[in-house]
Formats: sequence, C-alpha cells, structure tokens
Amino acid sequence: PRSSSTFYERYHSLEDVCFKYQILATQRLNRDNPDTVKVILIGSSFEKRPLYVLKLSVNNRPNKKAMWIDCGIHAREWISPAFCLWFVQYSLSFYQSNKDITHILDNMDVYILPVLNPDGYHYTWTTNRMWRKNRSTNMSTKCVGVDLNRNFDANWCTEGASDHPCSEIYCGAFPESEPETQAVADFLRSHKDIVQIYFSIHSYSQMLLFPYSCTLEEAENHSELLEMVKEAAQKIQRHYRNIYKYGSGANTIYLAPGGSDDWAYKLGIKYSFTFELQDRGRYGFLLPPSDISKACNEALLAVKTIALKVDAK
Ligand code: ING
Ligand code: ZN
Repeated sequence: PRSSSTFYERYHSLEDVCFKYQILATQRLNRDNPDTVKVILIGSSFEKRPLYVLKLSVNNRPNKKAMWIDCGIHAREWISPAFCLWFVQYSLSFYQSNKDITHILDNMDVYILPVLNPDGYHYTWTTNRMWRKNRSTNMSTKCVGVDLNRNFDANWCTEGASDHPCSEIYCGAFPESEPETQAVADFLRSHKDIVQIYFSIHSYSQMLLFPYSCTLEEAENHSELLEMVKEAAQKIQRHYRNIYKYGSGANTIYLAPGGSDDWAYKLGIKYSFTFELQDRGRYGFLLPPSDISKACNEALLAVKTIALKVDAK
C-alpha cells in the first residue's frame, strides 16, 4: 500500500528534493570523518536555481579517484532524480555493511548531481508533465528550451540533433550555450584528473549505453566498455529477471550528437555511460511509484558492477 512506502519510493517536487539534500548533507558515512557528505554549488540554471552536487567521501586518502553521477538532465524522466536520491540513501545506509558499496566508497569519492535541469523538472510538476528540455528563452524565437543532452561539445548539432528552437532535440545556439551544460562541463573539466567514471541517468527503454552516440565509429576502448555493460546487464537479469539492452549509443538507440557521456569521454573520462532505466514503454516516463524501488535497485546493481570493474583495473 502507498501509505507504507518510504520517501525514496515516491516522486518528489524540486523543493522536496533540495530539502532532502540539505538533510542528507548533515549525515556521516564514517564516524571518524565529519566531512563525508558535502554540498557543492557548481552553478545555476537559466531561471537562477542553484545546481548542487553532493560529494560522498569517506576518507582523505591522497590521489583518490572519483565517480560522477548526474540525474534529471531531461525534465520528464522522473525516475532519474529518484535514482540519485536512492543512490545517496543506499550509500549512507549500507556503507560498512554491504561489501560492494563499502569497497567503492573506500576507494573513490562520488559526486552526485540529483537534478541537472531544475527549471525543466519544476515545470513538469507545475505545468507540463511531458516537458524534456530546459526553460531558456531567446529573443530570436518564441519557442522555449534547449535539449541539454544535445548541447555538449561532441559533434555538436550534426545528424540526430536539430537547430530549430521549437524541436524537442534543439541543440542550442552554440555548444555549452546553456548555463546547466556549462556548469557541468566546467566542473568536470576542473576535475578531469580525478573523475574516472561518468554516469548519466535517463529513462526510459532499459539500456546500458556507452560512447559513441555522436558517431557510428567505435570508441578506443569499445570492447572493454562492452564487457562492463554486458556483465551489468547479466547481473540485472539474474537478480531481477529484467532485460536491459547494451552497447554503444549510436548502434543501440540512435545517432545523438552533443550528449554528455560522449563529451565526458572525449574529455578523457574513459569509463562513460548513459543508463536508460525502466520501463520499456508500458508507462514510459509515467513509471508508477510502485516501480521505483525495482528500477533503482537495477540501476544501482549496474553502477556497482561497473565501478568495481573499473576499480579492479
Ligand atoms: N535518451 C537519450 C537522448 O538524449 C542518448 C539517448 C544517450 C543520447 C547518450 C546521447 C547520448 O536522446 C533519452 N531518453 O533521453
Ligand atoms: Zn533523457
């Protein structure tokens, strides 16, 4: 019954997500280290909402690597911000009792951006549930919004994106034209020697994707990336009896230039992924709250599997 569901098994307004983050930031992963959860302001959205990254860090070992996870780049994909919250809650709850998350957090810091597109997310709660883009406006058109996953500088605005402002896949006026894109790109540029793994969480269609999406060419470490998502998909199938497709973006879903994972990969983050969470189309973006826990646990298993494989390299 709905009444017995936890905070994490429901969808939340932007205000509630932000409030929860401030609470989570006061928690400790490790009794000896008071600074294990930090909130970092990395920029602000077009409508001037803050973009907060949560940093999980259990010790101050020098030269520690890091993993990045962003959620909510597309406004209507509500399971995505739900996953970022789920991941933080899981980390805080099971550090030191689950051996996989313990190993991961002992060996890398984790940066989590729960809602990359806060203006769009807010708009889906108040006005149009099916909104995808951000909410930026421009003198030269009456159409609103840029597809932030077409706005990164990776074969920007070639086949698979549109230069028409009214399109759902509008690439923007130029690469990184949007403040949300710029904030993420600036943060990753200044942390590129630390961040080893990049995850971007979307829905729907149940796919574990890696570069490239902007070209049909294979990434330099294609076979290594393929091995990783294959193992993750197999684990999901074994544990949750659910099927995820996997492969490079362009070969598995469609050509899509200007995406964040391709850009991060080209920046030098060689383990770069985009996950498409549940479902396969029955409810689509309107995945019921009762499916949140399974969708998040599947994605969590995939993140853990890949992080452990990268760490073992
Ligand atoms: N899918 C992604 C999109 O932006 C994608 C697919 C993945 C594009 C990786 C580019 C890079 O179209 C959804 N559902 O948004
Ligand atoms: Zn998406």
